[in-house]
Amino acid sequence: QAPFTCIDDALVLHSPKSMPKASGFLWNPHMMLQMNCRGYATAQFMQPEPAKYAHGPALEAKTFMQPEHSFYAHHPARFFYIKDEDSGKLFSAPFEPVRQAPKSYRFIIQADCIKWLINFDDIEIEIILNLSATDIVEMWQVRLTNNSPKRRNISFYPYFSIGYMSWMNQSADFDNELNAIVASSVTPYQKVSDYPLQKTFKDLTFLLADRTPSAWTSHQASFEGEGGLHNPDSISAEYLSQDPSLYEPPVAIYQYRLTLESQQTEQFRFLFGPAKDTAEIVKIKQVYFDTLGGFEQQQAAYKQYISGYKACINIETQDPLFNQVFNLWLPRQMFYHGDVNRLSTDPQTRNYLQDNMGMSYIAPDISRIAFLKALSQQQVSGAMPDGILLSADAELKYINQIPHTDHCVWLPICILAYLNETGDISLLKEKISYADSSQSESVFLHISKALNWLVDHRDGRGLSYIDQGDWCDPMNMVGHKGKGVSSWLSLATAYALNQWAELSHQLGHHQSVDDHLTQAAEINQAVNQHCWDGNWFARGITDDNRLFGVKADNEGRIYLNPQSWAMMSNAVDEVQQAKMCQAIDEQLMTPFGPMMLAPAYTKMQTDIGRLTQKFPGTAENGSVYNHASVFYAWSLCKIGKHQQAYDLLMLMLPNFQDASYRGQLPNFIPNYYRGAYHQHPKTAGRSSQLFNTGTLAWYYRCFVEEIIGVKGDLHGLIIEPHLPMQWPSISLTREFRGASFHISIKQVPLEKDGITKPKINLNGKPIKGNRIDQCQTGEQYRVTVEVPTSLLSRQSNT
Ligand code: CEZ
Repeated sequence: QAPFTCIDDALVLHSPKSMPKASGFLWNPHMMLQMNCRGYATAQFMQPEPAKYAHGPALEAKTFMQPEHSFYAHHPARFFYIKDEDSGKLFSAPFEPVRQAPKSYRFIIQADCIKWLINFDDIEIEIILNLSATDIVEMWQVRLTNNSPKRRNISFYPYFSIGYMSWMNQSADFDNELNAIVASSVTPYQKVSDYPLQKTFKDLTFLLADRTPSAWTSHQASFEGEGGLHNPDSISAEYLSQDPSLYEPPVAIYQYRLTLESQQTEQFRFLFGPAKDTAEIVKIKQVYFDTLGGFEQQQAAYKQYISGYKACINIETQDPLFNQVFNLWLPRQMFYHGDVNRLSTDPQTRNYLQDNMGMSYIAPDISRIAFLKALSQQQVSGAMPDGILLSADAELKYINQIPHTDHCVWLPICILAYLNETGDISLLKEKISYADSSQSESVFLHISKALNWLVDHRDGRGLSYIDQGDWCDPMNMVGHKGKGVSSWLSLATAYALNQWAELSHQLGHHQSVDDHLTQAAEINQAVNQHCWDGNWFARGITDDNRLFGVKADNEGRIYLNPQSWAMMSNAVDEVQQAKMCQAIDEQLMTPFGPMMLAPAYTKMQTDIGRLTQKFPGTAENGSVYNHASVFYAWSLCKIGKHQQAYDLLMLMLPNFQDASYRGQLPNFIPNYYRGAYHQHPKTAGRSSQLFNTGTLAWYYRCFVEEIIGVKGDLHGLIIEPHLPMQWPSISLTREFRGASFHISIKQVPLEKDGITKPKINLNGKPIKGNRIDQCQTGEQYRVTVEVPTSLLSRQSNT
């Protein structure tokens, strides 16, 4: 039986045990919260760099969001203990830390909230969690209903962990006036020069309650006593101890003693978050609790915030789960990326550009602003920085201090997708300056400079230098001495040049068309000459002139990216194409999608870099890295293998059969599933649980432009569906440049009318060709499309 169901606008998990790491995530412009089904939470807020208000029990290192996060008893969590005062039975919702099996359990993920409906011993517990749209606040609402025929005496204990806040100064106490436990701390620092910023930090953590508790404690150790977190001493006692914490790890716990008549319901609300001072907490209390209807208003505001985009397609296929994923979860995850830039102040340039390519399909105005921002940070030489600074005081950190050579490539590719979707060629004429020059030039020229930079940064063989990385961050030692080259970047450059040539042709810039096509052809030729290994392309050539990613290698024999991008850049003939696809099928394919490379490395290769130090089958070391898989799907579309592309795209989504195995619900696409399929079959397929990934933009683009095939160009909407055999017919609404197209697409047998080309009717009348030019803002159009089946199968079998 499937561990989850899909109803209306929600995914519902039916047990806390089948997928212990299943989670939902919520965010607003200042914070993010990933909440798992058993009560563990990972939250961060921006001040302006990512910070925490609930910590682990020991000193934490600052890092970016990690995959395959593991949970432990004292992991930051939100628990609700319930003790039956008559029978002494103890339970905790959602599940941790007592782990008593509930009578029924539902973990429900919706766009704007995460809910639980749990029945334990006939006490019905409904928990609803959402965030504020504007403040750094978790909003919790809990309802307890006595579903048994008799009166029940219970104690209800909300438990919010605060953890080890600071080695310099930490404490907590109950504030009677606020009706809140407030923990206070001083963020550790040592440099005097850090003090001015440090003193602005929100170093308080509060748990505001809308009802006065019978008792409370903020003392973690005495709460647990000898019984431990799953059976705390303080819960066996009649009342909590009302202890402050004095340079001891704080926690926020209340006790409410209740008598519930049969069918009686009691409701509680809590607000949890950081604050700079008491005044901020007072303000929160006023808005959310003291104002009549304040809490409900904030809930409604959050609901509105989280749906602050309009997806360009709403689809109806025969598969309700896919419909929900495509219409709700994918655009939502895309919006998250474009909205808050993975909660960083200096997103990696390639991530920023691709995330905004995705925004082109749901909020193109934001993409436009983002592209201009990125271009304003370009050097006059054409070079792009490693990260885009989102505000004046942001700095390039971590990975953005390492020189990568691929950033320019994403400009033409991502901006082209935006132009197709919007037709907004005015963008190309916008004049902007450079990071190192006040000279103002058009976007078109900025992009030409980026392409020239790529063309110039090649070695004598005509291959692109890799420096300390390309798309692949941890491939940091292939070219650190300044000589190593990347076949992938060479091919990506050729693809970008070809793409831009096509656009330049439409715009009438004939000189650049010729230049770009010639340069692309040269690069393709160079890659063929130096990197073709008989059946597939090598991944590159190291500083010491070693070709790697070839059949002579025992580990890292074949990489996916060069093959995909060779198909995109037209570097290969049909014979090569067939050989590459066969090699991918034989060496990289798994039931969860293609691995990014195989076999995974088991030891450091000093001429490749730290990629080879990652555990085999995780991340770039041979996982099913969805960003790379989706490039492959895109390339399959480019060579007309749409059925195969569709099958691959479906493999990226957990489904009813394999969700427990992957350990994740289809409410997001993770950055990877474990690979190393032959080396570590036991863990293959396991989700990274990390929802930061460049996959979405490409995933959505594949469906919009290729599979569903309702794609924009500079002039209008092109109808060119490539429906898979799983979709005999679909209907959809396509929002396009202000108009709505209600489209139904049907596969018809070739015999019918002997048609060989799609038959398209617009408002009941057949159109010539397959482009709809008319498109009036605010208009509704009806489009019917009949696609001859044999045409489809021919395309998919080539
Ligand atoms: O980070 C991603 C990057 O955000 O890795 C991709 C790259 O294209 C994205 O821009 C492939 O390398 O070890 C590392 O530094 C890795 O680079 C990871 O941090 C990786 C993570 O999956 C973060 O999401």
